[in-house]
Amino acid sequence: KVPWFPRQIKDLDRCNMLITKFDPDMDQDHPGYNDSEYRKRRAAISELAFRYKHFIDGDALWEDDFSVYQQLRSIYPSLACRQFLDGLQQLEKECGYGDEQIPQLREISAFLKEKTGFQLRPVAGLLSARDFLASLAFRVFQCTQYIRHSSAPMHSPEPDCCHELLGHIPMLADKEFAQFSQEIGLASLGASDEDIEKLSTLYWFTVEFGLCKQNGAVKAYGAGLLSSYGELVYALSNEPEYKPFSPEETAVQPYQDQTYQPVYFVSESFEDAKIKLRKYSANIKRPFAVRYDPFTCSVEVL
Ligand code: H2B
Ligand code: FE
Repeated sequence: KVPWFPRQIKDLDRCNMLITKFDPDMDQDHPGYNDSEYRKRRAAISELAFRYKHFIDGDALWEDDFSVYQQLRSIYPSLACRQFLDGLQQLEKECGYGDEQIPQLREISAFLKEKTGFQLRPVAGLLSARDFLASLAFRVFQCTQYIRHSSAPMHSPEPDCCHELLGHIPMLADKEFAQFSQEIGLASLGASDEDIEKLSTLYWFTVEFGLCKQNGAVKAYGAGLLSSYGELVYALSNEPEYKPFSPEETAVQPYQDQTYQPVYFVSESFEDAKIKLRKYSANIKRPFAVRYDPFTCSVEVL
């Protein structure tokens, strides 16, 4: 039996299954676990994300200052890939990125829509892999709005707005990367749990922690790296192990969500990762094919 999957962009209102593993209410190791003020504010922001419906524009809430920005910004030119640097520069020029304010989700969503057709919708926390990947099929990026706990400004166990805005958004402004992201999403629709697990692992080692060669040097394009000063420096030092990116192998590599990755996958080029992943996705067995219709924002099942 084929698992339920969204057919229309408004069906994403039903893709809201949260994983509570790193939730500040559930995880005793979360830096905000003992901070009732923080948890109260998180609950209020979550409420907004849950109430969000596709046709109603959500209210974005950014209250905190963006202290992490300057530090990360200073190491990007030498460690981040070209597509990321291009995207970030445009966001600084057109979208108010900088160390003085956190831009509104609404503005960033409008910016992305113009660049690559991606749009954002607010989400209350870590989503199930299936729901998260399904959204990508519609060029919708599920984006958290809360900020990490102030006791740990350089690390967050769960995605937060620093991770989304600094790690993901600049890459999503790149046309090819946007296409790549949507293709992972389309491959996930109605896939078996086993294939979701593999796609999720591929997503992890590419979109989150991917490295690529550029002009003879290794650069980062993964959002998990680009939003973490410590891991970005570590990943591009000579400490971790590098393996060449190969979807069949990468899809079954165990990964680490508590600390730095012991191994990173390096693509020959950004282009190469895209082609290989596309080939891999095309081989996933499903009793039907899907095609995205951008005019109606819906998935045709063939
Ligand atoms: N949920 C949210 N809110 N943000 C993410 O970046 C995210 C997620 N990533 N759920 C997913 C899981 C990823 O780790 C893969 C697809 O499992
Ligand atoms: Fe992420």
